[in-house]
Amino acid sequence: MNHPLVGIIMGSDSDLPIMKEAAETLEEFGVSVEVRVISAHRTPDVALAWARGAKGRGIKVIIAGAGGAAHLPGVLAALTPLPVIGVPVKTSTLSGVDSLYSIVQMPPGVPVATVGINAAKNAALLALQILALGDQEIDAKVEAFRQKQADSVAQRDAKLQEVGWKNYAKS
Ligand code: RP5
Repeated sequence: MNHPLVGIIMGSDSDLPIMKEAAETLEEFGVSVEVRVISAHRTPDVALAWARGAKGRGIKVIIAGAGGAAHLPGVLAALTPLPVIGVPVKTSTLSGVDSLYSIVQMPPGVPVATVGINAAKNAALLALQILALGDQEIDAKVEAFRQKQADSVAQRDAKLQEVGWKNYAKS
């Protein structure tokens, strides 16, 4: 694989079970990732240095996941013009609603594209769609993924029509 195009940053290694889904998805599409644990609160100097250097190193999109007082995506977005996708990580105390609210309400001028709670895979797919705008190979893979997904739904609907919804629900 080539040099990393997507930076996947998480506030703690405890976020990795969720954030690894983003890394796995991107690598399945042949896109290299740089995966780091960097905390906006615990290692703010590292967050600043990483974000300032990301564009120059060839990173095109950042996926940032954090839980609780989840300021990491917003802080990274403040430090770089690269698009930042925020993943609110589910918490045991407030079920990730705290994370979601911390990420989604950015001030005008510094956007973070926020996906659903624990939706790291969707974050990766959105990153791929952004990369696809300037990369025909990735674009073709995204189109193929969408087609496969549509075919899968169509097959299930055909089966449902064939057997009827009551039998389908039992199977
Ligand atoms: C956040 O605090 C991290 O993103 C993580 O979701 C949460 C808890 O971190 P740990 O105490 O597990 O390191 O900064």
